[in-house]
Amino acid sequence: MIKLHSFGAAFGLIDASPFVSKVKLFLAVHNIDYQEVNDVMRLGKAPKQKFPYIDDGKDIVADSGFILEYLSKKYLIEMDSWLTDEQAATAHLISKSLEENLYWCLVYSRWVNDDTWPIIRSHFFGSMPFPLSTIIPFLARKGTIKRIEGQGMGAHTAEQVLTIAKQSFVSLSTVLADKRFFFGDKMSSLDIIAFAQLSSFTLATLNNPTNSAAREHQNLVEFTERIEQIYFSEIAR
Ligand SMILES: N[C@@H](CCC(=O)N[C@@H](CS)C(=O)NCC(=O)O)C(=O)O
Repeated sequence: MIKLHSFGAAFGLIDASPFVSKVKLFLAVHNIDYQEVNDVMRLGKAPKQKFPYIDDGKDIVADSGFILEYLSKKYLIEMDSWLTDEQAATAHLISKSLEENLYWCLVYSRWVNDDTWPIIRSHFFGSMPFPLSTIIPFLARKGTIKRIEGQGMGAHTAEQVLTIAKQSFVSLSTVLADKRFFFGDKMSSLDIIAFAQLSSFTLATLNNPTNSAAREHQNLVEFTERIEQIYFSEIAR
């Protein structure tokens, strides 16, 4: 059976990572059996030092995009075949905006901002014995901040990052409008990606200005709640 290496459920979300959540939702939508391995202590051993990755016997696939591609080939899934070329291109560009831009606002809101960092620290490192419980989170935060700075988002102030996130929420809310899914009544892989990234703000139990900004858009909240209720009804709210 496929093993999905993940961080595990956290902050009221199906996984701490939106990229793991994307794979979990894809597996759920397509009824694919898998076993989840919550493996945060072995992140350094992951093929790309990131989660998610899957272990499917002789095939090890890292990166959520490549995992969806692998699963689609293996199970003959053509989730987006009904989209027009223009819709498929738009979906690709929105996905990249979510995963390469909005995602970094999420990381910033959790790891840089002092209002949320204590919750992150206690979740991931709270059970470590002293002195690891102080050294490891300090190093992990420093490493993450270095990555955010390398990516570019880290050069901005908290207020500027919030503005960038708000622009994405407004745009997504406008594109979704009163539709059930981004392209109408039928789910596409853009909805999977949008759920994964958006629910990290709208459905997280973390209360901070970025999450509040996302929750101001009722259609985005309802979109994420609806998908969660269909596929992950075991999550109690
Ligand atoms: N492009 C990758 C991104 C995966 C990713 O960034 N995962 C993050 C968690 S959200 C991670 O494992 N970060 C750990 C680290 O960078 O040390 C994908 O789509 O799977």
